[in-house]
Amino acid sequence: MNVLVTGAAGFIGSTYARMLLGSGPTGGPSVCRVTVLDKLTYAGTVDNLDLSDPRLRFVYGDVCDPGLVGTLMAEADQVVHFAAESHVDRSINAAEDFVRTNVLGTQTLLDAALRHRVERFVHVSTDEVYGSVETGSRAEPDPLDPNSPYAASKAASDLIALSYHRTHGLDVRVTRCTNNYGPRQFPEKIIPLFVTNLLDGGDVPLYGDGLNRRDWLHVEDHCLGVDLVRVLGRPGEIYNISGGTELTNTRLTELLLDACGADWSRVRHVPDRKGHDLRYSILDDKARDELGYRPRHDFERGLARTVEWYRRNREWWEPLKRRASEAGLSRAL
Ligand code: NAD
Ligand code: TDX
Repeated sequence: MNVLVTGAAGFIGSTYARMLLGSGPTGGPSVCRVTVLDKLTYAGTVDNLDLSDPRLRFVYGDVCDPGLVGTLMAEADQVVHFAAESHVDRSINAAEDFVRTNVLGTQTLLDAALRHRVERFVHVSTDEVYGSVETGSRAEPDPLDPNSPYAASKAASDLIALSYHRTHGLDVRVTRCTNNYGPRQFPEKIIPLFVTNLLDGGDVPLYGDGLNRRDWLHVEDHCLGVDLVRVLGRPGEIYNISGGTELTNTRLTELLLDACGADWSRVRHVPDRKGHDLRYSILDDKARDELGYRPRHDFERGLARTVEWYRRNREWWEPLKRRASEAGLSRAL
C-alpha cells in the first residue's frame, strides 16, 4: 500500500511518517510505501525524514499544484493530509498563505483524490475550529465558530473535506486535535520557543495575563489517534483527539522554567495576541469508545523528554531559528 502523506517535512507529519514506517502507530501491519509531498516552507525540513529508507519517497511540491497532485494521487491508495500553514500569529500578520494552502490546497487534493478513486482520505483539522470554549467541552456535532484567520482557514478546509464525502461519497475522515508538543516542533509555538529561548539564556514572551488555557497532546499520541482513524474509523466521520492535560499558559511557563533551571525573571509580559482565544476544550469519547484511542504519554514525563530533546539537538533548531530571525519571520524569535 502507498500512503500519500502531505506536509510530512513538518512537525506532526514527519512523526506520523516515521511511525508508519516503524512498527506502525497502531501496532498493526506497517504500510509498504510512504510518499511525502511537502513544499518545504520555513516550517518544513527534510532533516525530519529518513531519506535513506527505500520505502519513503520525498516529493518537493505544493498541494495547490493540480498537475503534481494528480500524478501523486494516481499512485496513492490512501491520503493523510497534514500540510498547512499552522501558526496563529502569522495568520494574524498575513492571512493569504493560510487561505491558499489550507483551503485551496485541501480542495485541490480532494478533487484529485476523487478523480483517481483514492480509497481513503484523512484530513487533519484542529480543535481551534470550535472557537474559544469558555466553559464545558465541544463534541464533534457542535457548531464551528473559528476566530483567527488560521482557525477560519482550517474550518473551511474541514468543511470542504466533509462536503466531498456528503456530495461525492469520497471516503473522507476528519480529525480535530488539541495542542501538540514533542520533538521537532518549529520554535515558534509556545513550548519550543520558550525552551530554546531559555536554553540560549534569553527571556520568554508571555502574552496578556497568561490565563489562556490549552489542552496538551503528545505528538505521538496524536499520530496514534490519526492512524486509528485511518485504519478503524468510519467514512464521513469526525473524531476529536485530546491529550487530557489542560493548563494555563502561566502554569505551563512555570513547568518550562523549572525544566530549564530558570526563574520568573526570564518572563517578559507582552501585549496580548489579537483576538486571543481563552480556552480550547474537546471531548474525545467517540475516538475512545469506537477506536480504543487512549493517549499513552504522561504529560510531565513527555514534557521533560521534549525539553531534553531540544537540549541535545541544537543542530536541529539553531539554523531554523537563525534563518527565521534573519527573515524577520517572528516578533519573538
Ligand atoms: P508545521 O507547520 O510544523 O508543518 C507544516 C508542513 O506543511 C511543513 O512541512 C510545510 O513545509 C508544509 N506545507 C506548508 N504549505 C504547504 C504547501 N502549500 N504544499 C505542501 N506542503 C506545505 O505544522 P504541524 O504543527 O506539523 O501541523 C500539521 C497539521 O496539524 C496542520 O494541518 C495543522 O493545522 C494541524 N494541527 C496542528 C496542531 C499543533 O499543535 N501543531 C494542532 C492541531 C492541528
Ligand atoms: O510567544 C508566545 N507566547 C504566548 O503566550 C506564543 C507563541 C504563544 N503564547 C500563548 C498563545 C496561546 O494561548 O501560548 C498559547 C499557545 O500558543 P501557540 O503555541 O501559538 O498555539 P495555539 O495558538 O494554541 O495553536 C496551536 O494549537 C492548535 C497550533 O499552533 C495550531 O496549529 C493548532 O491548530
